[in-house]
Amino acid sequence: MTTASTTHLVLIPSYNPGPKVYETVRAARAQWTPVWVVVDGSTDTSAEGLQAMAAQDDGLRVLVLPRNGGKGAAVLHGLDLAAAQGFTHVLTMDSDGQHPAHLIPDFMAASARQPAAMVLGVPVFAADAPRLRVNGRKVSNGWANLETLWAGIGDSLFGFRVYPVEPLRQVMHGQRWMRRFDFDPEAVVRLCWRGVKPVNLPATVRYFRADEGGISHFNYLRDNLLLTWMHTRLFIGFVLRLPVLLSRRALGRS
Ligand SMILES: Nc1nc2c(ncn2[C@@H]2O[C@H](COP(=O)(O)OP(=O)(O)O)[C@@H](O)[C@H]2O)c(=O)[nH]1
Ligand SMILES: [Mg+2]
Repeated sequence: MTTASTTHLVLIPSYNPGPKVYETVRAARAQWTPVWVVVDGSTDTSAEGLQAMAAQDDGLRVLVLPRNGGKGAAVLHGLDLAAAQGFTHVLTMDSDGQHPAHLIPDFMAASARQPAAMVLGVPVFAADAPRLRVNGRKVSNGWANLETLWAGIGDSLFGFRVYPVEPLRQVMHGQRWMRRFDFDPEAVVRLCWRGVKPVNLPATVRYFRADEGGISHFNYLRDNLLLTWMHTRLFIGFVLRLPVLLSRRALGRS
């Protein structure tokens, strides 16, 4: 049994995740206390299933949102409650079993060593990962690195990360975007702009076939359009901040 952290929390946003969600939550609970799941207007039976698990487990809390608001909106809901309860850091992970729960203690320890930083998972893909997704990542990573003048973002999209709560809340409450799949990349870029340094750690990622319970809500057309618009607004923000970013970089070198 793990001792309960009062500063670091595991936060799992979840939308119609399929049966993998139960083993995912169990795997997270085996590594950490507390774990919170935000059920984001799911229409499968996972809200009831997870609430039944939480009824037997003090270290698990299930927050249920009535309507689907998107991954970023669900994370923000959890962040606000976490802040109200005095948590300073959250580790976000996916609800569908793709992320390595066994690495939670290592990521939390890295965050405890450098509390002002964000700890980013850098995906280590197996050979069966879809080429289209692996290559799409390179495009998003190229943009994110340009937008931050190569501040050290190892991966812009991977959602297995530890964030400092306050700067992330400020970034998200400051604007209406970042509520869906545009959450992960925009969070790292905007946090970099605020001076939150990335710490990169490798993390294995798994892709399950449909017959193994693999489910993705990523829609190539809809979400690539969303990500294109996201990098457009980040690029505009980058151009406006260029003098600040360049002078910060010059100061860092001298
Ligand atoms: N709260 C919430 N979480 C979502 C939503 N869509 C995706 N997620 C979360 O984001 C993770 C990644 O989404 P997924 O559909 O698996 O995309 P992929 O892994 O990139 O193919 C999921 O495992 C969920 O935890 C959503 O609409 N609401
Ligand atoms: Mg997934």
